[in-house]
Amino acid sequence: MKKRVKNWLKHIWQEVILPHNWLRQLNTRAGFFSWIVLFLVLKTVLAYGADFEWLHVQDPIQVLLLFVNPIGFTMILLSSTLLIKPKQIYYGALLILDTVLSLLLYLNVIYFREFSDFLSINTILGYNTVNQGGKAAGAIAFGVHDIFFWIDIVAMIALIITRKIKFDPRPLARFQPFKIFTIGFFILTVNLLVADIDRPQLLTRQFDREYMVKYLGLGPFTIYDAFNTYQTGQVRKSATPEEFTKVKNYVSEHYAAINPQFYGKAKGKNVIVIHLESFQQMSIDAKINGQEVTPFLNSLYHNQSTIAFDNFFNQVGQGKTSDAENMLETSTFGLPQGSLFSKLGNDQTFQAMPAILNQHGDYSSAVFHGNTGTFWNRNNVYKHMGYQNWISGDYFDVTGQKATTWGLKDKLLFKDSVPYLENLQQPFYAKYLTVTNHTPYTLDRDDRDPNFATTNSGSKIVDNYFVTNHYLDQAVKEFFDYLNKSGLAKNTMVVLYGDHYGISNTDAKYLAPILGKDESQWNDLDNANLQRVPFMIYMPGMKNGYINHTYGGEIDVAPTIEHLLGVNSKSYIQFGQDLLSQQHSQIVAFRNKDWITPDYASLSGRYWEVKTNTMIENPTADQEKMFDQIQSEVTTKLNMSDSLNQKNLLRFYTPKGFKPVEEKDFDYSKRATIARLKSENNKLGKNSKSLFGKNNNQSTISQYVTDAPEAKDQQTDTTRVLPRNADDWSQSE
Ligand code: GP9
Ligand code: MN
Repeated sequence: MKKRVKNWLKHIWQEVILPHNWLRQLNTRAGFFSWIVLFLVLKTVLAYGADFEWLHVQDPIQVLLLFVNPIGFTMILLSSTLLIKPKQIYYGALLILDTVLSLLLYLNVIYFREFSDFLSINTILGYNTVNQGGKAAGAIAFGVHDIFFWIDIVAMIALIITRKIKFDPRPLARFQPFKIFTIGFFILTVNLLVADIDRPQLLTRQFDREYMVKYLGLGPFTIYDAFNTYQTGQVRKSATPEEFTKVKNYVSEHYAAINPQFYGKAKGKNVIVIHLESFQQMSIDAKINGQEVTPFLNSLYHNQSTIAFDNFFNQVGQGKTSDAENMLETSTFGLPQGSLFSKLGNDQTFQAMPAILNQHGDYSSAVFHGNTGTFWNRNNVYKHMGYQNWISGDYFDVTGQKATTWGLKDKLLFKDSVPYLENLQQPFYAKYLTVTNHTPYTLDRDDRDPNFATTNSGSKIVDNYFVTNHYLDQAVKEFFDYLNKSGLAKNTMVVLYGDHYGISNTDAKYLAPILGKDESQWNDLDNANLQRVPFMIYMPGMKNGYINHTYGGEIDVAPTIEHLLGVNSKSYIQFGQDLLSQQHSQIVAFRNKDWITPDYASLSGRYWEVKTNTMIENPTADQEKMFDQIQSEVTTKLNMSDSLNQKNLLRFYTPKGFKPVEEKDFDYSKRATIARLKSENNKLGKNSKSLFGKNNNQSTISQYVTDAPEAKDQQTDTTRVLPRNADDWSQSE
């Protein structure tokens, strides 16, 4: 055995390492093959390092995967050529495949330099014209090392022409191609298994293309994307306008009439939506050690200018934040699996809030968020939704302590957004996606309020959660102070909502004592009850605010807001119902087809009586009938929404007075955004309706007060933002 290993090492040393043998190997079929595989793997690793920023690897397993993931795939793909007997065809096929794979790699490198993203099949095939944003094709950024992506191919061809490499006429031994294929297959399988352990649900949730490339490699990612695109394409191809008619009829039948008491109450006002990351209703009014966790949000909740809801549920699926966003902007559900943003967002037809408000009330629009622009495919989705400005983490200084792994800290996000916010023409529709209150809820000591002592619950997640809740509360308060000082508050409606749970079912029982419950009695209905998230509509000047107990959820927000703004939602295809309508149905559908009403709930196949918190072991015949009826309503609603989205049926329908959104009208580069906002202000001169214009072209930033300790920190060249990996829970302070 020892001798065999020794011989093998000797063989490797002489045949592979020592340069004078290289040419001899290149003159055999197997040698030529091995060199091509080796070069392709090296070039891929070069691209990972020099261009794709090492894909933000975080742990040794990921580093290992980076080096391994090109090997299996390349071996499998190229092994097919080993079956070819005629020498010219064998060498030709190998070189063509080599060129194709190198081209795929290189195109991705160039594309990444411009868009910080990988090529999807749609982009490659040109179905989805990428907005060049005024950048001429000539502006492609070349790098010095680019030569390495091609030099091996050029050298091989040169060696063949000069007959230094001669075609080897001997085909490989009978089992050799199969052996090589099997080794490649084995490597790829191990790669997939390790990836699944390190990052479960990688394929189903599809967070980000970078995740997929990091774990699977560029080739498998492209094939998976092609498969996905093909599947979506098939579903879409088969769709007919008649299917749309079915959906449209369903939606019209379920339209909940306008309540005149509220219709148009906020007409013409700016809208600011504050997305409270992972923030649950149970934190509202909660006291820990006798102290309120979120005193400011509580004061808004009880404010006479606020309509607040205490039975409002999140309805997200695997797309988490992106599902919540989709529901709020479109009043359609996310998908049964994965994120609609990631899966369909490249070419979906949306009739979404920013476009609707722009076309009905000349609203300008912007999203502010501290994470990179590509996460959840937002770079593409927002264009299709008609967002004019997408001010992502790529715009801000996120260096040093200014960010957590998820992006710019909330206090800084609100403050640093001001130069953009004040330049938006009014009325505007602006959305803030906060992110500091995101699992694992770790926060630097300097950001913590020394006067706030959190729980000692037995779960670190729970204890930390209240700390970041408290921070989020302070951040929102600082922003409200600015809105008041700058005068924006007067003509603005602020909508606040929580996107989904922060404490998972696994940790929820630790909340029992805090919520005055018995931990040993904790059940499925308790978990479902925790899916409540805040929903508040704050309108300064309104006097008759109240806490509304209607059961509803995220799907209902768009029509509610539209009606408050005096825009009738009737002609749009929306699955939610105005929460303020007398006809609003109180059946809340969860994405997994479970449901809850004020009286009953159906959770994982069991029924519950909501008010008494008891399971219904033996439903009566009447109850069975009623539950079946509710279930069928829930299932139909979700199916209708899925049919609309998966088949992209909105392309068959343009509501009266609505102009379809064109992706190419939008450019989210920082340079273009700043120039655009400036030129709008200049063009309008005295008629500019931006806060900046109204303030005699003076910035209002000096009116912003924050106690964020990092606000004055100099920019450094370190950053903690590792958004694509950040739900790695081991990532602590
Ligand atoms: C990412 C942030 C969080 O940018 O919005 O997304 P989530 O993990 O909550 O879906
Ligand atoms: Mn979220």
